[in-house]
Amino acid sequence: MIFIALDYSPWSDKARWALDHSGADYVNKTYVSMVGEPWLRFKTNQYKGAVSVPVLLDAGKVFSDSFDIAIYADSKRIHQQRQTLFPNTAIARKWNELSEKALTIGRYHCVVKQLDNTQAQQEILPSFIPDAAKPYFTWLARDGLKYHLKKYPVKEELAAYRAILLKLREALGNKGYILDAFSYCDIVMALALQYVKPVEHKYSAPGPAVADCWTHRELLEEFSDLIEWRDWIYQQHR
Ligand SMILES: N[C@@H](CCC(=O)N[C@@H](CS)C(=O)NCC(=O)O)C(=O)O
Repeated sequence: MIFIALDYSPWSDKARWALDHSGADYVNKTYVSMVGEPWLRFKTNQYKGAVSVPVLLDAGKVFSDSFDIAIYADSKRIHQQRQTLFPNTAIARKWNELSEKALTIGRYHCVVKQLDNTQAQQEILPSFIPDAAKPYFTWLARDGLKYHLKKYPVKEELAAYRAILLKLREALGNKGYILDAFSYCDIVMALALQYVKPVEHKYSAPGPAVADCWTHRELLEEFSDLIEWRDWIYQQHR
């Protein structure tokens, strides 16, 4: 299996988490936005329309959405002693839609902040650019950020993000999980909190300036209980 993903993208990490949970063997290929697009089109045989990552390639099959990758990974579970992440696929799909909506709003706001922050621009540059050269390539990062604003426009405002977080709080109540046990619902909602405050993890904000842009102070103040829950979920299951 070949997993093509962005190291710091919550969408990629949803699928990566499901793959890791399944124990399936895969090779990780780091995607470089814009520059990697022709290669991604070739690999997925998709020459029209927008392409995005994560993508999973396995035995001639192409999965180009995190949800489909996660379901496929779950079906390939090697760790049979681990429970399925999908006891109820329809409910997982609903939570994933909420997560996608929250992340799309969050991404928009953090991209706007990063356009104003040259340190963050350096942090998101691909690793093949040497650190000493990065200050000279912030224009490339800004191009990438503008490309993202155009490619992923936002239709709803922060109030919609907040409403989703309130739903999560209600669903959790006093429990540790959205359903009766750990499931894909928890994964997608843990990642939906990345733009409230990024988690400390290898696959998260690539540096402190980006982490600052991803942090939304007001939402963080209101939803610090959910951030605690998210950190606990990472401790237990990531
Ligand atoms: N619904 C898709 C959304 C994926 C998505 O938004 N990917 C973005 C993550 S920032 C991406 O590929 N960005 C890089 C690019 O478009 O070049 C999924 O869940 O897989």
